[in-house]
Amino acid sequence: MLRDTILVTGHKSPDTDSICSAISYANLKNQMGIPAQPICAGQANKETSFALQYFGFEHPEIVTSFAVTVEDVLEAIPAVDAKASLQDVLAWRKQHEMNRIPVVENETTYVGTITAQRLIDALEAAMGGHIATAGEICTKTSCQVISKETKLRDFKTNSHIGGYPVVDNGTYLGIIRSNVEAPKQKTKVVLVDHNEKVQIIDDIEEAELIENIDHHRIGGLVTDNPIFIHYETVGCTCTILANLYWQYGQEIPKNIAGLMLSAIISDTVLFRSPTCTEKDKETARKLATIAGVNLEEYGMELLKAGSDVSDYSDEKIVRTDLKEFEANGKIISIGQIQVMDTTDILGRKGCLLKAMEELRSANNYSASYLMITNILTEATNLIFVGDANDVVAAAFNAQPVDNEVYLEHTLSRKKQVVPPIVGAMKG
Ligand SMILES: [Mn+2]
Repeated sequence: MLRDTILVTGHKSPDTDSICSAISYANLKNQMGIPAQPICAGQANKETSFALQYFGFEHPEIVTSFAVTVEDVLEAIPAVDAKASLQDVLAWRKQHEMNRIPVVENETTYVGTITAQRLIDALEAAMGGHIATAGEICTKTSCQVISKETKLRDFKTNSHIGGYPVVDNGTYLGIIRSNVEAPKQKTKVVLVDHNEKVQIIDDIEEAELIENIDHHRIGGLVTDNPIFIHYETVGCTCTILANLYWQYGQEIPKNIAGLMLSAIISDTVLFRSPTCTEKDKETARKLATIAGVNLEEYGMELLKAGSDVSDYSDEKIVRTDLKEFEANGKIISIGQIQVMDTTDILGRKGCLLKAMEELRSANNYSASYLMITNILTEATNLIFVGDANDVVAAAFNAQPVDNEVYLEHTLSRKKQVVPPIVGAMKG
């Protein structure tokens, strides 16, 4: 993953704010003449997909690692044609100073590689009068090819010597040499709607973090250089972004206004969440006017689109809106699912706990939590697995029954669930 343009991204298991913030902030940069592209860490959920479709946006590109890959640094050297003569093969070898010579048909279809041993054998045979072509002496089995997705650091630590062909699905792409240097210029990345290491797309160390705009707790961000930071205690990152447009004197396009509005509705659960501020409400009203939608009507439509999880598997429910947190040297996960009726989903509690236990042990979390939140009654059933019973009891001053506590007036993970749990973990 190496790009010239600035990449703007939200957190892993992206929610509506993360994806809409990435698109809206990349657009603001573009309007100001700075090339930027929104990306996201995974597939949009139903609610976000509804918003993207409603306002006519494509799904942003999914990126799961910032690691520099073989594809980023390979040399796109044309290979030798299968019909080429031994002279051509020798000339290629000399020009590119490589003892493994890739052979193709139709310019890019990989046929095999001529190894040093095979070349010597062919030259010997030629002296005896038997002249072969490149295609006849190459081998597909005794020379390693490298896949373009291989992380450069893995390729380099694998004690490779010399150069290797890079082949993707049968197509020859170029050569990677073992002495290749990692590029000095890193991809510039803006983080929106998150800052905790465990929530950032993998291998951020191989990119350059240049900006961070967020509304969450600060969770241990460390950078090499000074960066632009804008944190505000509002209910939604898009509230900050909409006000940045206005602060910079930039007009908000109608469809971008719709996206930012969707994010505010989602993060504040249509202003019901205790994280919602006057600034969120005021910003949302202005955005609704620009977008030309009725705030209440569109808001309920959006929340409804996101709350239908009847066709989700247990694994998917458990992973859809999942965040990791670190406290006291332990990592926990807290997921949330927002519905308009909890009957069906609580009926699946046993299966959900099982899926959570699999998730917990696979990721070595000390505990995994799932908030099953009813956005109409504004209450949450918090279910959990792992080392959590005492933490939950202390955090919410309530005795859990069957890995569950019922929390009245609880909509916000960030404000009402993370702080007490993290606090209780720290004892
Ligand atoms: Mn957010």
